[in-house]
Amino acid sequence: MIYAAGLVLATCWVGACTSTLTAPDRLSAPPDAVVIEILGMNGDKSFSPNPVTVSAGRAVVWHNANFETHHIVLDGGLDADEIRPGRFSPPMMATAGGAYHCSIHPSMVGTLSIVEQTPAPYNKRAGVDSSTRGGR
Ligand SMILES: [Cu+2]
Repeated sequence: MIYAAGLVLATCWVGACTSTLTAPDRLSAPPDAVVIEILGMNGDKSFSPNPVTVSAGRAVVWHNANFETHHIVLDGGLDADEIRPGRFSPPMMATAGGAYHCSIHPSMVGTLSIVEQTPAPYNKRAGVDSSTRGGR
C-alpha cells in the first residue's frame, strides 16, 4: 500500500497530473519549477519575487519560508492547498496568470503573469491541459 502510493506520487512528480493537487507539503520543488517564496504577512510584499512572470506551461511552486501555515489560492481557480512552514506546494501548471492570495490571510496578495513562448517540438508534454487546473 505504502509502496503503491509512493509510486503514484513519483509518477505525478515528473509529469503533470491532477492528483498532485491533493498532495501538499512537498519537501522539494521540481528542478524546472519556478519557486515563489512566501515571506509572511506583508501585503504585496508577502511573496518574492512578486510580481513574477512565468512562461506558459512552466511549473510554479510556492515555498513557505515563513513560520506560519499559508494557503495559496489563485483568483482564477487554482488552489495550491495549505503549505506548512518550510514546505513546498504541489507544482501548479502555469496556464493562466492573475492575482493570487492566501486564503488564511487575505491581505497576502501576489501577481502571477504568464507569457506565451514559442514551444519547441520536444517540449510538448502529454497531459498538460485544462484538466490540470483546479482540482477541487
Ligand atoms: Cu497566509
